[in-house]
Amino acid sequence: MIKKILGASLVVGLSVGLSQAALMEDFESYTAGTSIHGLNNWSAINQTATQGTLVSALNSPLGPAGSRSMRFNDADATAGLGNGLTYRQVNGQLVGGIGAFSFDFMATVNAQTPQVLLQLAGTTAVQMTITPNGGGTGVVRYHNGSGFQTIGSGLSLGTWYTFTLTADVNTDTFGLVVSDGTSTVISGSNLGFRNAVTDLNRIAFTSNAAAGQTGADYNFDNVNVVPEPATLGLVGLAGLGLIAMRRFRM
Ligand SMILES: [Ca+2]
Repeated sequence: MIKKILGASLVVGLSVGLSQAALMEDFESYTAGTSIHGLNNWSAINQTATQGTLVSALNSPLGPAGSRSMRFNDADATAGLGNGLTYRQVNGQLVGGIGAFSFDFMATVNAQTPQVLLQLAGTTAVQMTITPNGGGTGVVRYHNGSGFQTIGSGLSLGTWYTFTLTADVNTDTFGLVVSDGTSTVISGSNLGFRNAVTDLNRIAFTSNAAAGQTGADYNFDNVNVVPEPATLGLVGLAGLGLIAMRRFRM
């Protein structure tokens, strides 16, 4: 009985959340070769002739059928010229409470340090790097506030992976599962945020470029966010209250 009640509560909460603030971006609505800066809450920084984030005519095989993804390409050696594409939730939370954030990722070169950030305004909560140079192939790390820690390794260039993060702003920790579409290849739990936050409202795909570094080149697709609905706590409490009442009567 307890399981049934909690299960029903989760289903109700999830459906409400999806209608409120979910992000589902498969890049299929854009034109290949173009920037999506300024469209649908996406912003690109420092696009030049040799670096940028442009819609690619390459689709992730791990998601829905299509013919588009986003290509991140940094071949500009100008010192201090960061490259990145961010998504900012203008109104309300992106992943409040315990929410799931997922995306497909495929790197074609092992250069610079591609990274994915979850932030509140400019404060970085989750800082995760993928396929860094000099650290072996396909290493995934995160910054826990003290320094970078390795979560796992062994990702291959040219292979698509689905990254799923569950971020909890109550404990300032996240979990990670990386799948190749068939099986889990890297996973971690209770991974600390770099900085404590009360909410999350921004996703960023960037490269961590030192002066003169170039070469980061990766694609990402199917950027999805399922937020923790505000109603889930209330529904959950109602369910627990019902359980308590039943127990009291027994
Ligand atoms: Ca796509």
